[in-house]
Amino acid sequence: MTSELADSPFLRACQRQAVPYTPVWYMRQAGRSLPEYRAVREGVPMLTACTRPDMVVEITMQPVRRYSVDAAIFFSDIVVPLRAIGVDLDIKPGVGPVVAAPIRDAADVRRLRPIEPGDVPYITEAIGALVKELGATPLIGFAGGPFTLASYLIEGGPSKNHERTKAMMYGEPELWNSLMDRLTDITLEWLRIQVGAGASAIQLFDSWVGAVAPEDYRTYVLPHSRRVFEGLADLDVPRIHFGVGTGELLRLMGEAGADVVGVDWRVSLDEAARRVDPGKALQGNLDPAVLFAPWEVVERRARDVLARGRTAEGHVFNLGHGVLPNTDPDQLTRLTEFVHEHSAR
Ligand code: 1CP
Repeated sequence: MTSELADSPFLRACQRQAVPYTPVWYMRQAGRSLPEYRAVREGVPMLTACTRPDMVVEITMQPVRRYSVDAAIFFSDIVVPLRAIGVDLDIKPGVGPVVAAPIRDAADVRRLRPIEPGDVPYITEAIGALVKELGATPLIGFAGGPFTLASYLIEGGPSKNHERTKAMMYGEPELWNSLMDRLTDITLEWLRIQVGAGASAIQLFDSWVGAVAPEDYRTYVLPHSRRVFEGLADLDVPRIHFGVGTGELLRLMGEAGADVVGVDWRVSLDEAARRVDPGKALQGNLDPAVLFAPWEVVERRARDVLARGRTAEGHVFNLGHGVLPNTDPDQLTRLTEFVHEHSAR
């Protein structure tokens, strides 16, 4: 890693070091709302795009060029490693991941084999090219959290209540743990491949784990997520842990071993700072829907997020969840500029 990259505001803030201004990036900044993304993706299925290094590089770079954000997030999807080990799944436009044969029993679990670098040469190639092009801008690698991946595999697609997932978790804990063990191994290796190729931070998106109560999280999820973070400790890159609706889980998610805890918009950052143990930076947490309000409102809300973020040991500005599909990109350009200028004062 060059010293310029190591000194980037994003990596410094993740490590709770002093920064010249608050760094900012946006979950789901690549894709979705950008016209240049829709142009590149025209006629190319999502999972095909994820295996084409030229497209991955271009789409990852688009928000960096347009918004001047302080970090890039690798263009891929949480189900790409599952597809790479042969799970029959697709990403359906307007729906999300859909699994042909959802996991029901131990034989289904045994079919989830470990992932190896040779399964995903396009990932190593795309990240290598990106790191060159990005220079001093960090690249965030990512994976889905074990609970969130398990939910797609068990439900067969997006789910509101995760009822089959919870039925297995509560009713067949041994089967559940064997599934979570395999997903943890896959996730860990998938992240190590990305860091090995040059990603300088990672984020674990356990997006739907907010559906689980704290005591159940502690029993059925935490041991697995902890194993992911512990398995990355020797790589010396900041590890971010994010989920939606996780106000009651923030302390436990920090305990799993992350350096940075991502906070959605339902809990203010000063309250989040009280909930997590010392020694963590926070990331978040402007409500993505605020970007649909007039600019004056966005500015007032962003100012509030920055003020509350100052109570944390380190703060990376972000939205409280991903950029919504109909967001006006100019609002994000303006927001990035505002966060940089306002926090530098
Ligand atoms: O055809 C298309 O354009 C597909 C839309 C799309 C895109 C652009 C999907 C389907 N995934 C992605 C890319 C993606 N997914 C990124 C790229 C980098 C970036 O952030 O800009 C990332 C980080 C993800 C991660 C992801 N995929 C998550 C975790 C983040 C989150 O939003 O909570 C989840 C839950 C998924 C599953 C998924 N993939 C796609 C959709 C629509 C969904 C969600 C479906 C659901 O609601 O359950």
